[in-house]
This record gives sequence, structure tokens and C-alpha cells, in this order.
Amino acid sequence: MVAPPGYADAEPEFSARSIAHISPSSGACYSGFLCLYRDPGFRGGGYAIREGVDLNDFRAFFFNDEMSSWVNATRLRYCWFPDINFSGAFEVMPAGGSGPLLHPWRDNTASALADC
Ligand SMILES: [Ca+2]
Repeated sequence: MVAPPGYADAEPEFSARSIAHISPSSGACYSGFLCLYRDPGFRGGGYAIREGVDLNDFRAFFFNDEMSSWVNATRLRYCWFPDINFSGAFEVMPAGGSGPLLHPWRDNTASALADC
């Protein structure tokens, strides 16, 4: 896997998972993962989603309406959706991009994501 610049490779046990927990004490994202954070500025912990994995319902891992920032360290363009099953007005997360602060009216509304 080709690493986007600026991201370390994940440890093997982390890389093997489709979705992995990011502890509140670490804002680190890894090459090949899309990282979602509970708080603005990549804080508060969250989840790292392996490149190519889509999630249709954040309720499945207790992260519905929680996302406040993100890092896309994959080679794919991703979109997040305010409603489950990839519904509602999506917002793009470009490959290699990051979003430290969502618009106030979109903060804590994400419920699904997919490469798009
Ligand atoms: Ca939040």
C-alpha cells in the first residue's frame, strides 16, 4: 500500500482490522485508514476505518451523531452522510485530506460513510 505523506504505517494487529478504536489520548491516524474523531481538532478519540470499508450505520459501534473531525489517510475519496444507509446531503472527505472542524450545523450529524 502506498502511504499518503505524513502518516505512519499502522502496527500489524491494527492493520488487520476493518474498524479499530482510537483512544482519546491519541489523535494518530495511520496510512490506509480513514479516522473519525469525537471532538474537533482530531481529539476525543474515535475510530479508524480501513481503506475500502463502507459503514452504513454508525449506531452499530455507538458513534452515531458524534463525529466532529476526520482524517482521510487512504487513497480513496470518501463521503460521510447525515443519515443511515448513505442518505442525506453528503460531505466529501478527499483522499489525503483532513477536516479539523465541521460546520456548526453539520457537527455531530454523521451516521454513515462510503467511498464515493
Ligand atoms: Ca462530537
